[in-house]
Amino acid sequence: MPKTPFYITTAIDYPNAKPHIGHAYEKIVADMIARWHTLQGEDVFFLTGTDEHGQKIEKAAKEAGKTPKHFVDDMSAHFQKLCTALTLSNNAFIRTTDKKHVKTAIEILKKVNSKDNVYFGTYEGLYCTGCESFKTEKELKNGLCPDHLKAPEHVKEESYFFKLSKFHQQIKQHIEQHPEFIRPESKRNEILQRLQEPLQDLSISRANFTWGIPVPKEITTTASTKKHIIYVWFDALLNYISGIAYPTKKFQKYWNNAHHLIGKDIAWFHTVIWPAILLAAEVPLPKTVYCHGFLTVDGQKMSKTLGNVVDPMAVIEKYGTDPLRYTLLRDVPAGQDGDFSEKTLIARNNSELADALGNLLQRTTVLIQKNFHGNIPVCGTLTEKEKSLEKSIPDLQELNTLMEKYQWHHVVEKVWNYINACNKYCNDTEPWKQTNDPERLATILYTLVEHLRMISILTWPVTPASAEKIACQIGQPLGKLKDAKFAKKTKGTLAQAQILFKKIEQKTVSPSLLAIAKTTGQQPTVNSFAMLNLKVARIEKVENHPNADKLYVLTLDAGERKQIVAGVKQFYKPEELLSKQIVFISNLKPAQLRGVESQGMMLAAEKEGVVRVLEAPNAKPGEQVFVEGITPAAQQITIEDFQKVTITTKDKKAAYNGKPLQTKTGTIYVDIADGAKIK
Ligand code: ME8
Repeated sequence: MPKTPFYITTAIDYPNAKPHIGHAYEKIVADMIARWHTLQGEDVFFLTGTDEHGQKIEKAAKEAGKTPKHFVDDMSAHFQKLCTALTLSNNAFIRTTDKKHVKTAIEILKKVNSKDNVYFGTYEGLYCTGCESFKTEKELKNGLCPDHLKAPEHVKEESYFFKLSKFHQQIKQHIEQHPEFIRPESKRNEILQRLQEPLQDLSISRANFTWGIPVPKEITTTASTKKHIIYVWFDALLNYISGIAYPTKKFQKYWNNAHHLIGKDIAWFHTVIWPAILLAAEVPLPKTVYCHGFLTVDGQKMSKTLGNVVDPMAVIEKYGTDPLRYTLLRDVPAGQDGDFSEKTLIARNNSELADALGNLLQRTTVLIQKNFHGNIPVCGTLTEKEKSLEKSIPDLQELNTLMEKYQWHHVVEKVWNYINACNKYCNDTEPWKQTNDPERLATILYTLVEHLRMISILTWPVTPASAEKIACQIGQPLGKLKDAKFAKKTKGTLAQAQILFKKIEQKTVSPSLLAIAKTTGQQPTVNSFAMLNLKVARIEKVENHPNADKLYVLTLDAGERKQIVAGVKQFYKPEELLSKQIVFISNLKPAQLRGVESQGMMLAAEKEGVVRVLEAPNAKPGEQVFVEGITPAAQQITIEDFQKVTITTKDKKAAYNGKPLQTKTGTIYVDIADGAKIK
């Protein structure tokens, strides 16, 4: 019976900056899934691409001094190169600026409109350009978008609306009746929870910038005073059908079994908005939306400001593709957040790739070359040892079930347990000592080669280049999943031996991988503690400012002598300040304040008219003040830069983003109520 075709997509990435390791992760997972289905003999279509319209792109292009089209042409090329470097098996790479996509987007919007699903009105609300979406007050944390740590813009403008609310119950029912529609279960529950609340209609056009697909004239009303473009998410989601040539036969073939792999941050768009658009356009819904977790780097969220954005191309150049693929697939549990660290990659490469897999191939092929002139020997009588090894071949049905449940990391684990069992068999049977018993030697080496043949099949979705090298070295074609069973009659001649994986010297994270996804050269604007270099200082002398009533001139011991001007006269008497160990910004550009030079700024917290200085009573003068995981900047900053950083207080401690400010000897103390702002 012919198998059902299988369609897998990734999210399409914003090319406002170069790709980061999170983009690579999603593509690697999708590739493993695509290859797994190919191994099952299915006709697979794997789509990935770039999401090229919208305000975020227009802004990035402007900052780069390029037209949006020129900019996305350059940037999309980086994502396409990444696909090649990751050895992805994608069948197409869609760009939302492709003519065919634009045509589909217009066609679908017209269709949605023709069924009375679009109306004209006015939108007023908060817009986060980072997310390219409107936000409710409830979604913000301290007034900021939790994903982009920026305050959204207040927008009021005319807009075309999509009647999202009309599809509320239908979508809820679909999710309830199709447990496989949203995976993992935790995401499904979260979305169902959100669907308990009323659904607002969706603004699907923008008129305050121009980089996008124009709203077709069939829809525009005379009430509109402006030219509108289609909202970037409405446009972008349609890539999943334009990428398989909606509404042609190709579309009919793949869409029936469509699976979207996306990150957890964009689940709402894919599980509520996207189905509503499809229902409105009378297109069936995809089978599954699988939401994977986020990658952090050495335990920290990636951000341009922190300078810890890992460039996957740099990792590949340094260590190769398969070690990166293996580490991410093995190390990050499906559906959960995970961490990328160079240290882990090196450790896994050395033990599980070079020592386990590489060595198994090396030992087997060297012994066959030496004892059988490179020809696969004929298998003799199988003993208990061979039969026991056969039992360690992973159960294919079990692996298929795990893949269907999107538990790819367990599949990787099971395959590598099998590789370890093969190595153990090799150690136990000691073929190098069997030269006096040619039949036994032949049987052991045959067994090893036969298992390597199966290993080449089972590792192909994970480490495809190495899998193909293994098949080639043992002179076998790469089989399908059904061929992953022990056969007694495999024949062939080995090819020239090649090293599969090189061992890597253990090092700490190298800055070369932390290539900030720099496209525009602009300075970071995100609220960040990383800009500051804070130090502890002891107040040695307190004097009145000669030209200002409200200011003191403080002499500090900060490991070196410093002088600063401080506006705390109305809150502290000189003797209250003297000998205090305070915190000051040591990388602030010196400034003349009323004719006196200030070489930094003392930090104090303010709430409802009360001002208290930050104190580090147990630290040594000159000690660094830091927040765990953030490296303090070395370059000078201005007072405006400092004003972008939000430090608050909780339980009499100063904190940034919920993490305490500290020195290596203790936390920073401040005698004020919770929620005070540090100034
Ligand atoms: O959201 N770890 O684009 P994008 C893992 N254009 N995955 C991550 C990640 C991280 N640290 N950061 C981002 C968009 N991702 C839209 C999608 S689809 C019609 C439009 C994932 O470039 C993210 O969750 O911000 C998303 O699935 C993909 O990378 C692209 O993110």
